Formats: sequence, C-alpha cells, structure tokens
Amino acid sequence: MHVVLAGGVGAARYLVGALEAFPPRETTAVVNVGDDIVMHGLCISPDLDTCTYTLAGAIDADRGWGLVDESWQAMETLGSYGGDRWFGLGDRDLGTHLYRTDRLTAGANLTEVTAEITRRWGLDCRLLPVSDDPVRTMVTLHDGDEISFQEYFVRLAHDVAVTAVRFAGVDDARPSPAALDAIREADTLVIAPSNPIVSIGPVLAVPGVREAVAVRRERNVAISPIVGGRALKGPADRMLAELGEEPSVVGVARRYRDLVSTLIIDDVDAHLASEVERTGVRALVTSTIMAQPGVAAELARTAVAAAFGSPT
Ligand code: FO1
Repeated sequence: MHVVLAGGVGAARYLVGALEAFPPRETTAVVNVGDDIVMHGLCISPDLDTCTYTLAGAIDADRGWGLVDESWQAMETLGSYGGDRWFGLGDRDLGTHLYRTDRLTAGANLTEVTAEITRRWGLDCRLLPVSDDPVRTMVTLHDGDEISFQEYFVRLAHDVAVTAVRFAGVDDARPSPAALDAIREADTLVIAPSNPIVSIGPVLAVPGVREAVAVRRERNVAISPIVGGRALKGPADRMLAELGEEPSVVGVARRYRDLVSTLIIDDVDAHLASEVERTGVRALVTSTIMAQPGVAAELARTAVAAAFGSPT
C-alpha cells in the first residue's frame, strides 16, 4: 500500500500520478482537515473535495478547486440579499456540502461520508480524513487578530503576513483508525508537495500521527513543495519565511528530517542537494513540476522506489 499525506492542489496532482503509476487500489491518501470550515451552516472539507474532484477528473483546473462547468446561482441569490459570498460555493459543489452536512448531522463520521462521496465519483483509491474530530487551522496576523485559515487564504487572499499558526482542537483530536492503520501498514509513505505548515502540519499535529510516521522514517519520502525558493501555488514560501524558517528545499528538509529519509527536490534546486544532505536527509533530484502529463506518474514511481530504498 502506497500512503500519501495530502493537502490540496499539489497533493491532488501527485495522486493523479500515483494512480497512473500504480493500481489505484494500492494508493491511500491521508488528507488534511485543517482547512475545513462551516459556512452558511454547511460542513465544507476543501482538501478532501479538491482531491476527490481532481481524481474524478471533475475539478475546475483553472481555479484548482470546485467543480468544472459550475454555475453560481445560489451565490448570486445570497449576494442579492447582502449575504456573505467571499467563499465561492458553486451550485454543483453545494450539493456535496449539503450531503456531507446531512450525513454528519445524522451521526455518520467524516471517514464514512468521504467514502460515500468518493464512491459516487468512482474513485478506486481511498481518501481518508486524518481525523473525524474537528481540527481548524487558525492564523494570527501582525495586528494580533486570529482568523480562520479560509478567511486568511480566501477572504484576505493570503495577502497578509502571519505571525503564528495553530490547529484549534487538535489536542483533543484522534487520528481516524483507518488513517492510523494506513500509516502503520504502508509499504511506502510519501509526504505530498503540499504546504508543510498549513496542509501537512495539521495532519502531523493530530496526536499519534507524527510518531507513527517518524517510527518508519526509513521508508518515508517527502516531495518538496518549494521549487527555486518559491511555492508553485499558494503562500507556503512566504509563510515559512514569516515563521522564521528558510523558504527553500533546505528549510523543508529541516522541517521533515525526523520524518523522512529522502527529500525529492526539483532540478532547479540541484545545487542545494548537498546542503539538504547536511540536514541528515538524502536529496533526490528530479523533475517535480507536474505541469506536463506523465511527470506526476514518473514522480510517483521515483518516490516509491526511493521509499523502498532503491533510487532509480
Ligand atoms: N479558494 C479560493 O481562492 N476562493 C474561493 O472562493 C474558494 C472557495 C472554495 C469552495 C470550496 C472548496 O472546497 C474550496 C474552495 N477554495 C476557494 C479553495 C480553498 O480555499 C482551499 O482550502 C485551498 O485550495 C487551500 O487548500
């Protein structure tokens, strides 16, 4: 079983590659729930939905979230009353949140509901929320204001510096049994190229998860979400710098060195390979920008081979 610790867009792209490279049933994603939010009374799980829609080939590729061929009638009506519409919920996407909210209200847990939703989209791989308990990434700004991740990421377009990040509720959260089993029984584990602070961070922060990953460090590999000192999408580079860490593959290696034996970095960062290795993590240089078809599948093959300890 190939287990992937996943956030949103970058992880979803990697998962598409993993499903091309290996039989889909052999891949399980343990997905971040720190982005989750209740908006308009609806339970929304952005990273689970981004992975589901992407693997179903139904994602709106330009936005990187939500469904293709979307309409926005509900948001138009909401806006016409002066309602809050900074968090865009398309008419098709709303159906997912209505269903998830109904099922959670009826007593199902997020793992069960996610399995029902992924089944409807015909996914062969498993997407597991890291926890069925509420974990909410909160971001503190310079003026001391603490806001939800989505207010930071969407309403403020992450165009503001952060001074702290915390995961509300995480101390009382438990890893879902399925997620913990998947990590423990994985033949190979890959930390996807997601934001190490607010996408992978909340996954590792659920009590018991970091330990379960660290104990099998030799069969774990991470793929750097930072290429040439920049994040390919989103604020990971700025957040690393704002939180006093180096926004580079070396900074990522320092963050992950207790968890993985190998960090896969892009060709543009080949000159930093020796500095990565000085952190105690093996550097594996290859193409990690999953813009062209086939790159993600090749990256998955490289990552799995490296996790088995046999660099290709
Ligand atoms: N991202 C935005 O930039 N603007 C939005 O209006 C927005 C709405 C939205 C609705 C549902 C959903 O599942 C994701 C949505 N996202 C939106 C993305 C969301 O902020 C994710 O958390 C990010 O992609 C980070 O993972």
